[in-house]
Amino acid sequence: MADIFVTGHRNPDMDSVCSAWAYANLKNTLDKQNTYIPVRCGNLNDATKAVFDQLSLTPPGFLKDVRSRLAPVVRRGEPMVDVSDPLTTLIPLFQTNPAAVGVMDGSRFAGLLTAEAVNSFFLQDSSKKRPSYHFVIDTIPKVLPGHFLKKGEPAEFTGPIAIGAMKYELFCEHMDAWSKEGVSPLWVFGDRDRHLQKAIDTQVPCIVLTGSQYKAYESVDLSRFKGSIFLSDADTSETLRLLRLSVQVRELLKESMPRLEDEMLFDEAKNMLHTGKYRALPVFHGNQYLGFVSRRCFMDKPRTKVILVDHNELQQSISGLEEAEILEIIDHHRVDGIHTDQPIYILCNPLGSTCTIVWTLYRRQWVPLTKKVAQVLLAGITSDTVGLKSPTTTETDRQAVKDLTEIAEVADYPAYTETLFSYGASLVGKDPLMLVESDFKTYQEKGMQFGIGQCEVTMLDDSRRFVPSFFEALEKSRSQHGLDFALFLITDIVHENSLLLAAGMGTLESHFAYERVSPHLFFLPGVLSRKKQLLPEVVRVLEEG
Ligand SMILES: [Mn+2]
Repeated sequence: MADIFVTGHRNPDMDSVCSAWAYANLKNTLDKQNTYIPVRCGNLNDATKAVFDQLSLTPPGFLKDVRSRLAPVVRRGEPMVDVSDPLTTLIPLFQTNPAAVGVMDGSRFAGLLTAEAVNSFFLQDSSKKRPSYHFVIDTIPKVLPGHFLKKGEPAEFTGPIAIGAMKYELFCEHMDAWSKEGVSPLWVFGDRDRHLQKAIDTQVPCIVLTGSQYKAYESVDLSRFKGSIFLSDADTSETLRLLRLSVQVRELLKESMPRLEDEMLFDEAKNMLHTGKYRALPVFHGNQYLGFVSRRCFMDKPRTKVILVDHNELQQSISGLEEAEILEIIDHHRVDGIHTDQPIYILCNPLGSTCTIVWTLYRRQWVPLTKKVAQVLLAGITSDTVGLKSPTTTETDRQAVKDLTEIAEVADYPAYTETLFSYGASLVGKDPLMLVESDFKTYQEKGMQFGIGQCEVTMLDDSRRFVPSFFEALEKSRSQHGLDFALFLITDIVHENSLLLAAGMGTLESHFAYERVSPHLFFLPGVLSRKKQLLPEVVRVLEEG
């Protein structure tokens, strides 16, 4: 089960968005094993937004890039412990998963314990200072076999572990010295009634008696003692070992560590773990703890799965595609070398729009076309073929439109076309830079990097007064994208001709076969298609100019 993104090109036009939406819908119908998510890698233009609004459909969501994220490698559902659990609960967990164990404080995430944290807790025993432990009286019977003879105050305390095994006089010296210093050890005694009496008189916080067969405590008056006495079933050596392990997990959570977000980049998280001191880090989605990642999680990089529609060139595609796994390409443009590691499904067809190809796939697979799907496909075809008027239009596009207008119940197709184009047709009041970049494609040809933007209008004469501001915007866009030159095609879809603006071409622009109206401005009668008419002319100029 995987998420597979279906995306059109950057600065998506109607065909890109509609074909991504309709193809994802088709794939979700045919393949129940995976989830196909239509996305777009740029802003919706006004006309596309209007089409989806009127159909009450959610348009494909914006996706910034398809670089690998942390989420797929997070170790989820691993066993967790609570801060109040004794250290013994960690032993089986670290035996099966040596990387890390998540720790909760009730329902709140408290921290992540790595094997290093556990090691350093025990390694402190070898330091010169006598180690102290924080004992919680209630935790002792969870670890140590035996029972309380008496449970008193305090409920918890910090101190070293001491054994009363030496001669009585020496023992008393030790105990008095510690009392003076304010140190409260947890005392462990075997069969030592005088020692026990001294500890009772000194009111130490807790006493553990070992060797339960000796009943030394029976000859001692325990009634005045305020602390706790635990009778251990284990011998002294084992009792000491288990007492250390009765310390609560919270005592190991001394250090706060960075928290990772599941949406962060795989490479960024990998770098943090490989260059930092942490061997594992917790991962969150917002405030919710998901699991953790250890260095081992980064051995294989998961790749985002992507289907490309309406384009096949890396530089026109969603950011980070070089890291992703391309599964399919459905397109009607020239093919310009995308490299893949695995064999993939490619369907490139010189039809008027990608939506026409998607229509043929619905028909080929016998997947019923609902009215909504028909409406989306019809908008994409109509937009890309300029209402079947573009020279890119084929017989298949006409068949598709005939079929789709019936399902979509569109009786007057020319009127439908005019309405569709009116949504985005007026240049009045629009930001020139946004308009230039809203449908802008970049190319690399003959060692030149260049871009071509296009917009559709219904009145070209009206457009001429905007030329100076468009030229300024085009030049700005060219330099921002680091391009050698940039072109902008303003297409009058009613009268079927275009104006062309050229920025940064220098003397090359004089080689265009088009009528030059003024420097950097050309009139292109009968030209509607960037792909089929303008791009070949640009390539010719670059070759011959
Ligand atoms: Mn297209």
